[in-house]
Amino acid sequence: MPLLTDRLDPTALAAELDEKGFVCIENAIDPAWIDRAQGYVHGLVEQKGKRYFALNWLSRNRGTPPQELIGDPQMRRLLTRLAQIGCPKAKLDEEIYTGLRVVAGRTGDERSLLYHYDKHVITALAPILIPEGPKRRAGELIVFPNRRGYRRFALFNIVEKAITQSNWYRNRVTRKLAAGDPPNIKYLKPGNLYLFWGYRTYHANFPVASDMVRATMLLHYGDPHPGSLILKANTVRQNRDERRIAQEAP
Ligand SMILES: O=C(O)CCC(=O)C(=O)O
Ligand SMILES: [Fe+2]
Repeated sequence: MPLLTDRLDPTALAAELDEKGFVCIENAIDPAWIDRAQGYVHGLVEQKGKRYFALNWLSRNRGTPPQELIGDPQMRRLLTRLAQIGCPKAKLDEEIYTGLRVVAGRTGDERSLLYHYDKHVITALAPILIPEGPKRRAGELIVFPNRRGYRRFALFNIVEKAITQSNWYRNRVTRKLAAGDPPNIKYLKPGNLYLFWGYRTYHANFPVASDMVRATMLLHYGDPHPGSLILKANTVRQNRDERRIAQEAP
């Protein structure tokens, strides 16, 4: 099992998430899994070239490292409890929504500093390959935790996202980011598992210098707006775009 700790207490973690907004569980993941996942990513980069791509619905690829992590019963228990505590009315689907996000080469620049709120209650992030620097060119995660609550109406959520995910708003946030090492810049380490309330946390990544590869596994769970057809259509469109990018010739 890739998750090493059986002492994770969802109630305590949820309280920490409410209070601090970002939680790191150190050495939560088996080093052997990290090795396998790194090999898996290198294989994909060889096939697809050094560029940006994201693969979704990884739980369907049996026997792969991403599927192992998603299939870990402890992981499901943890995400289920956190999603229930974070937003009791959220819908818990059969399948955990996942993404393997690889940023490499020049095309990664267009995918950086795209601040957003996730669609799901809880986001768990397992770093696989993290470049060591240079600072602000190594894909570091930037988080502004717990900036909003659950919106009762999906439409409000859509309008809010249209504003906060506009170029104008995003550029303003980037310009206002403090110099040096402010606490909202996170330096991630493979082996650790990171948690944040995805729906409530405004977040993005710095670009990745073009000769490096950065890879993260993202797990998202608990849908606060299960009835919204507009949001559903949007997800379908985004997944289609990601699939097209992932399938492009290297
Ligand atoms: O790769 C990361 O550090 C975060 C990516 C992210 O925010 C997402 O895929 O929703
Ligand atoms: Fe995200």
